[in-house]
Amino acid sequence: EKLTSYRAWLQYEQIENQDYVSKIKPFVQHVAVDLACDEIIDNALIEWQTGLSSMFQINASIIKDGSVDKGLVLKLDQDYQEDAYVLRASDDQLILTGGSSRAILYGVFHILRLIQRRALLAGLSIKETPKNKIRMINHWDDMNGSVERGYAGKSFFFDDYQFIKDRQRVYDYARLLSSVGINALTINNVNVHRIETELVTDTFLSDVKQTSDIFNQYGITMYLSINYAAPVELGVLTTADPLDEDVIAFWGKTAKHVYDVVPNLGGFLVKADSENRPGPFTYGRDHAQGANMLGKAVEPYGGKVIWRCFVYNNKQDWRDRKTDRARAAYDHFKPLDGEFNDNVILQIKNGPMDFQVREPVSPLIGELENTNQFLEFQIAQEYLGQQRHLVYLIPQWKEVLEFDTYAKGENTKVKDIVSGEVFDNKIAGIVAVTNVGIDYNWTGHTIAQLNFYGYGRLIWNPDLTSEEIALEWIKQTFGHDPKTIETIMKMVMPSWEAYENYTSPLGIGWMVNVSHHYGPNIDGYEYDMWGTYHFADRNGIGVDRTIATGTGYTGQYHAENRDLYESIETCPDELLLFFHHVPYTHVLKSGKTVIQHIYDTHHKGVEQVEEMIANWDSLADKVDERRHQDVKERLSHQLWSAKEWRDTINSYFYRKSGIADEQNRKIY
Ligand code: GCW
Repeated sequence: EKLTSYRAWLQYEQIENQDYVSKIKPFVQHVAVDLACDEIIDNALIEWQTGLSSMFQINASIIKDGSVDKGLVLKLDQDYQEDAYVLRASDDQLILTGGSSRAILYGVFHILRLIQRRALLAGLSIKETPKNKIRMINHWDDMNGSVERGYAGKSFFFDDYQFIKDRQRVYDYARLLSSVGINALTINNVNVHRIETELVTDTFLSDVKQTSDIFNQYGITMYLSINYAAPVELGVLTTADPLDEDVIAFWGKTAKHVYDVVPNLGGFLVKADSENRPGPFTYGRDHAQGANMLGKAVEPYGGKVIWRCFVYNNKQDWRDRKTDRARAAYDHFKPLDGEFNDNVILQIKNGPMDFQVREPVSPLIGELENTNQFLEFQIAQEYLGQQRHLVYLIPQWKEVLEFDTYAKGENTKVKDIVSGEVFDNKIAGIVAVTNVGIDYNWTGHTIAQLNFYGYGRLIWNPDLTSEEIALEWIKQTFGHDPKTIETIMKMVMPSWEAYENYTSPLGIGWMVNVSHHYGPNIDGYEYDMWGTYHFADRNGIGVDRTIATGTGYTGQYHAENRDLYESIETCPDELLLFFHHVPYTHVLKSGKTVIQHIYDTHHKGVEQVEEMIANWDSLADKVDERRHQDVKERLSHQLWSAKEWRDTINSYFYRKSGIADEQNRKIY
């Protein structure tokens, strides 16, 4: 018997409402399979039967090579896009037509989702086409079993430098992924250490194959993160120069062998010349040369190379006020636009720094007109409370996706660029760093499941609202009691804002403890080499990134955004300190001074956590004890931590500025 929390949003609770049951039953008694079965269809049918037997206590009969006049009919239509499907229902027959087996699987999950949400099926007419063709997850799992920036226990792929042989959890994970439309993933960390370098060798290839097979059965393509310096690391060559004949031959041979054993592998993900990882810079080559060499190696097998743009100088001298880390991705990659192989994709983080609570959108997005690109989000809450704090991330991602880059005039939104529509890219999509681990509830914080669920739903359809996504998840995960739904909505909807309120203010970011990134440490990254500064002194705070007097970063945006950010008058409050250095007495658009804003938001943020707790307490008899207790413990820790943030930040800025809080609240 699996724990409630382990089942996440695939609860399939028994339906008590008999009226609803009688309305749905005609559609679910039989399934007619009017297409050729394969592993994916078999899994769709298993899922269907699992869901129905649990929700309706019925054993849906499967009719192959036959028809039904009542029930579900599965059909293929080659004219549909690969992942697209249509659901059409009369009074007692439901026809699911998909562009591929995978689309059928998605359609089955869709119907189960509708039933879990107690929707009616009669008269249904839905066409779904995912906005993004590639919908990917990245794991930062290491083979020693640890997960870099993992907050939900250890890896369920690896332990003790081996693959975990019991792969039940991998199956269960594949179900969760495909239920929200994810169709690609990497299983190992982008920081590829010694042992993981061997994933492309016979030491591990049969395990790679077995794992990849599991994902394939759920329509998911698996990729590997590789070590750019593999030829050196494995002791085969003394160089990894992308133009060296032996290096080219090494990768050609390696790719051939990998694809012999794992023909369905998606390709390689590469973090090169980034945070001390090796890359083409070592050999005086650029990133197009590095990426294309690998691209050509996997090309004969239909493979892809995903190349990360998280390249910056992490040995910066803090005294050097000219270098600006925010500029790095654009400065490195914009000049290479058009030089990449067709099967190479550049993977760009959503912001120019690193997954902070608030950042502008990366100016590189929209600037690559002739290059495939992926947008990268982080579901793991590295800088957002590490899954001990409740933070609903969809509102943040929606702001990114809705951002108008003006790349091709007004209304060139990020969502249309990364989907490949604006520049007509053959390969396009979104990827995110996952937040799951071996914890019994997958995500450490049970409510962090919502970010995992929501990520899949959002990148399938970026036009879903944050509210819609949260409601879907709550109903499937916690049931249909109106008070429970309303209360959890009240907790999650303002949670990103609450976190922003009690942590670093006005877009400045960082101010966390060095290396583990949890809890307040205002000067932690100030006199360091990471390019992460706030420049607070007794008069003011912020980074001048203007063209006029600063690092010139604003010049990387198209004119409309450049001008918006360049001027203190028009720069949005929430990003003010990202773009400008201002006195504490500077008056924001809200009418408050910067210093008073800092005091007020930090008190408000703590109050918002107190409200979350009161809300959750009111659900003590509505949610099962384990989940209730678990979330309760995390919330009380969150409150402690929020107070720590509030008092540290407020005291720091009072001590720096000497300006008192108008409301005279306690300062230490
Ligand atoms: O945010 C930083 C993390 C590193 C991570 C890196 C990256 C995998 O602190 O842990 O390394 O980003 O995205 O490569």
